[in-house]
Amino acid sequence: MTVSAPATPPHVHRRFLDPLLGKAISPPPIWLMRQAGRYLPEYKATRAAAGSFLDLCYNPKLAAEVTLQPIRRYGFDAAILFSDILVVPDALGQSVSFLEGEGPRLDPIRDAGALKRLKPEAAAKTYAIVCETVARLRQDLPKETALIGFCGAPWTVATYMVGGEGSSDQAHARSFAYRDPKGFGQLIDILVETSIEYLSGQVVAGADVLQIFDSWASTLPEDEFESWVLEPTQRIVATLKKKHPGVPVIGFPRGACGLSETFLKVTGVDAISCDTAMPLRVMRSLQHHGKAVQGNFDPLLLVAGGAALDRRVDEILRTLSDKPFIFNLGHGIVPQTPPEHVAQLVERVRAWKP
Ligand code: 1CP
Repeated sequence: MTVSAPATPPHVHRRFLDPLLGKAISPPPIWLMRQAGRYLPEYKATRAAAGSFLDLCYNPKLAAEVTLQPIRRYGFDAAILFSDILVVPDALGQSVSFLEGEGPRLDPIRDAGALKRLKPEAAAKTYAIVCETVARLRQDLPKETALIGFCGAPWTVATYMVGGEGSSDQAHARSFAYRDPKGFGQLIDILVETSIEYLSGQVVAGADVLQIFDSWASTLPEDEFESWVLEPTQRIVATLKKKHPGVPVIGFPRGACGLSETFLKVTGVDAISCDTAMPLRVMRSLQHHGKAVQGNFDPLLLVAGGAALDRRVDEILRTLSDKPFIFNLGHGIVPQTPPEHVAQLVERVRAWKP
């Protein structure tokens, strides 16, 4: 990837970055996980024109277009690159497809022997395509909108690579890790290295901030959490911080619950994104580490709308907004979300006065 981003002109203020640098702002910045997606009619139209889901991810012009759609509608403080965490196994040569209405399918890697099928040295070609989307976005986004690059955390990506599809208990990956920790560790090592390459490429192409999605962090006991969540994330963050010292990293260890504080301390992330089940008082206590918290509005309350939506927005802001905070959901927007409820949410956050 040779395209590199123009430096941010000194007069441009991307307010999204303030909390990530330890500064509270009011009202806090807002973006939403899965802000591009099937709840938007314009997304569905572009998606239909692109062909398959991966065709869309690998079409820089259309991927940039769907990234921009929610920014045009709602003026979020940050855009997130349109792609998917499973671009990484696809880039490594494990065939990935998305079945309509059923989710992803991969040719599963159930033991260390199957790791031979992966080709980390070939991944750069695929990453370059995604980085082209990032470079386009840096040109096309309003100057004050931050651009978030992302990848899945090694553990979460491994659960799909080993299971071959999404699951609620990640049983195949957990069993592989118990049966053969050394072999499973080799898979994690491959994912650490390739994630660093991928995220670093996104920064060079113009990403201002990075987020690491560990959507299935919740299923591990604490020793395994340390081996497969904390340690690999810490390695990725440490290397990125050396290569790109000014670029903040947000971690999203979904369901980490009682291990969230340890996650924040050990991994070196600049902010932690919290899921819907996290009590606000725990998010408050996490802010005392001088780092930002992000989250945790319930995506289903965004479907419901009405006075309950306003009440919860106010409660979150009352509890968290005087310290570094980014308004977001506790997980991604669901397809049945009425777009006007998203407008209501953004308006409520923007009108906030402490
Ligand atoms: O047909 C479609 O349009 C497919 C729906 C879809 C979309 C819109 C998928 C399939 N991925 C995406 C985009 C996506 N995925 C983004 C884009 C940017 C944005 O947020 O606007 C991002 C950041 C992701 C990340 C992602 N993909 C995660 C981590 C966050 C999370 O939601 O937990 C995970 C676990 C995936 C895997 C994935 N991709 C798609 C689906 C349906 C799934 C989940 C599969 C499962 O049920 O386990």
